[in-house]
Amino acid sequence: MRSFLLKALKDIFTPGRVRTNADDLAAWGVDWTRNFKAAPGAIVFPETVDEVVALTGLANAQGLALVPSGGRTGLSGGAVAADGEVVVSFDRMNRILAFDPVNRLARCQAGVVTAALQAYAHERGLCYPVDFGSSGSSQIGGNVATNAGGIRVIRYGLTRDWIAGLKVVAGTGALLDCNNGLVKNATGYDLRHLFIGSEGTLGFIVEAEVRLRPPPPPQRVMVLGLNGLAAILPVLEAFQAALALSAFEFFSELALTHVVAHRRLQRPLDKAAPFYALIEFDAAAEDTALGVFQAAVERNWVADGVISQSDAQAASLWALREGITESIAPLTPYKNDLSVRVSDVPDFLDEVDRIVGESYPEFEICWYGHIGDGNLHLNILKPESLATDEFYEQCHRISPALFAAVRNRGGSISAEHGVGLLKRDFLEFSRSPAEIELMRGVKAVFDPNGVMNPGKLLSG
Ligand code: 2HG
Ligand code: ZN
Repeated sequence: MRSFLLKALKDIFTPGRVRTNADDLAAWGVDWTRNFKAAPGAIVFPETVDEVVALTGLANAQGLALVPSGGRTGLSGGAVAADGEVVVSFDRMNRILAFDPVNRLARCQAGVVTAALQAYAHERGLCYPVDFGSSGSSQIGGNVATNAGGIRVIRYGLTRDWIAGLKVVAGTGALLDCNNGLVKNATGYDLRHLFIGSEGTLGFIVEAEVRLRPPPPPQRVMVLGLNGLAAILPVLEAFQAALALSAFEFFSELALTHVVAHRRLQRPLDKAAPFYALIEFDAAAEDTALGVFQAAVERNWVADGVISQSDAQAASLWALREGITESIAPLTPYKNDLSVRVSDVPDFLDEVDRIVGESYPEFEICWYGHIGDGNLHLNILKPESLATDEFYEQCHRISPALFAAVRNRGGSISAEHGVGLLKRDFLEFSRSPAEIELMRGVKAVFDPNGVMNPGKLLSG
C-alpha cells in the first residue's frame, strides 16, 4: 500500500488500528472459504460511525477498495480481500448499545457476535432465535449483509425478519437511518431491506436494531433413521401436519460417519440408515410426535429413532448435524449451497447425484442441510489421491450442469451463504439479465465510485 494512503488511514485511526503485518493480512484477508489467497493492503479497526464515514470519504477520493469484515465465517468469499483492498473489521464495534424492553429491541453495533446477542437476550428473559453453527464467531453485521438463515428458519425465518432498523454508511459516504425500529412504515422504498443481503456492496452496516421475542418453550429433538430418500417428504409432511416444528434438518450416512469420527460422538441409532432427519419441536408435543413416529415406522418410512430427554441430550443430537462442516473440512470439499422448493428436494438431490456420478463416479457426496426449507448443502469430498487444484478444476467443470439443474427448477444457486466471489460468475443461473441490470443500477446509486467490496456479487 502506498505510503501516503497509509498515512491517510493513520490520520483517521489511532495507532494500532491500522495493521499491515503479514500475519494479520493473512488472517483478516480471508473467510472460511478455502479457495482464495489473502492479499489485502491493510486492515483497519473502526470504533465509531464517524470513522467509517471518514474512511468512506477517503476511499471515494483516492479510489480505495474497501472490504467490510465481520466474523469471516462466510463460505462464498464475500469477505475475502485478494487484491490490495483495505479490510474494514468491525471487531472493535462490538457493543450492544441499548435495550428497549417495551419494543423488544436491542441496538447492536455491527461487530456484536451472534452468540453474545443471544446471551444478552436470554439474560433479559427474551430470545434472538436466528441460529447456526457459526453463531460463536459470526457477527450481526455479517449476518445482515448475507441475510443469514440457519437451522430454525422454518419456525423463525431469516435474519431479515428480525431487523427493525439499520444504520448504514452508504458507498457515497451518506449516513442513513433506515426504519428506526418501526413496525409500520409505509413511506416508500424500504432501504433497510436493500442492505439486507447486499454483501457489503452498497455500503457499511454499522448498527442494527434487532427484534427479540419471548423464549420458546422447552424443546425435544428426535433423530430418525430414514429408509430412503423417498421417505423424506412424507415424513416432513406427517410431522408438519401434526405439530409445529422448530427445525427439520437432514444428513446422510456419510456425513454421520465423518462427524461421529471427528467429534468422537456416539452414533444415534444401532443400525445405519441412508439418511437421517433431525426434528425439533415443543416438548409439550412429545406424545403427538411419538405417535407420528410410530405411524412412520408402520408405513416403512422410518427404521428407527431416538428422542432427547434433557437439554444435554438435545445438544448432543444437534452436534451430529452442526459438527458436520468442521468434520469434513480436512477433506477440502467442493461446496455448494443450493435451494429448490421443498417438494422438489428429493428429485433434485437425485439429479445432482446423477450429474456428479456420470462425470466422476469415484467422487463421494456428503449431503446435509435444512431440508425443511429446501436448502441443501452439497459437499463433494476430495479423493485423497487427487491434488486439490485438480479436484477443484474437475468440480468446476460440472458447475454449469449443476446450476442448470437448479435453474430448471427455479431454484437458487446460493440459498443462504451469499454470492461473494464464488458464485458471482454464475449469478445468471438464478437471476434474469433484467434483474442483474437493475441490481447494477442500484449498486451505482449507492456506490457510484465502486469502492464497496468490488468484484463481489456483481462482476466489475
Ligand atoms: C450449515 O448449515 C452451514 O451447516 C454450512 O450452512 C454448510 O458446510 C456447509 O456446506
Ligand atoms: Zn446451512
